Amino acid sequence: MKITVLTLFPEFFQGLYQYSIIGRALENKILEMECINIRDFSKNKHKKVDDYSFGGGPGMVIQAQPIYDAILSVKKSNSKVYYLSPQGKVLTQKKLLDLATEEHIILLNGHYEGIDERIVEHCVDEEISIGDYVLSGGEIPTMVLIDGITRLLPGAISTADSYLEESHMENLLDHPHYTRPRVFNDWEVPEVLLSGNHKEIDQFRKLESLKNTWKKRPDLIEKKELTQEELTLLEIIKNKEN
Ligand code: 9D3
Repeated sequence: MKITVLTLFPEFFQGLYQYSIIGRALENKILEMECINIRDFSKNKHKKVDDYSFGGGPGMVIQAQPIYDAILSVKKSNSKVYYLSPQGKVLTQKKLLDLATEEHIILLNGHYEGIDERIVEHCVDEEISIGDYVLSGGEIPTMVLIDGITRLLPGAISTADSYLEESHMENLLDHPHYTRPRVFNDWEVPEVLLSGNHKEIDQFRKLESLKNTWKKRPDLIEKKELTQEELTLLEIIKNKEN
């Protein structure tokens, strides 16, 4: 897959090229990434790309022309254009799975009060938000998207790791994890994890996973279709609580 970022802050993305799974995916040619400066497409002698809002009001708006030319310079027939915007649909794991199947995605980043609406209307396939809180631009949301997509690309992480994928998709939180030493500051690792009994370990983890979700994210339990086994475990958890 190829990802093109259109931004006024291309340097901001430099760290990504070395970062963990993204760095490896780039090296292995599973992912191709380019960051393009919208300012390079300014026709203004001072390289200006923004102007005051028609109708008045605070804040500057990025003009249509430099964004339009930047999009045209990279867009192919197999490209999709996404605008990172507080007005977009909130990103989910399901959406990441869809995005990971695209051949070329163009991630357009706004800043200031945003971009000229005519670009959204005529050039953008979809608007994406990462949640209901206010950030200062689309750059950090874009990094969130790139990270979330990359780890889903075939070959980006080992198949063993990718089984972990099921957890958030199945709307359950992870079980707790422990590593050596067995005792730290008098704090012991749950005995069952040291038993070597894999059936019991699986059961323990399933129970902890349900318990975690019920305590910390009850909204996820509501959404999930529970198996008979899970329903039984959940009843046990709820009864112990009282
Ligand atoms: C209500 C007037 N503005 C707030 C001062 C609206 C506004 C404009 C631009 C709010 C945020 C931004 C910049 N944010 C993004 O570009 C953005 C974003 C976000 O702020 N939250 C969650 N996801 C995203 S994706 C892009």
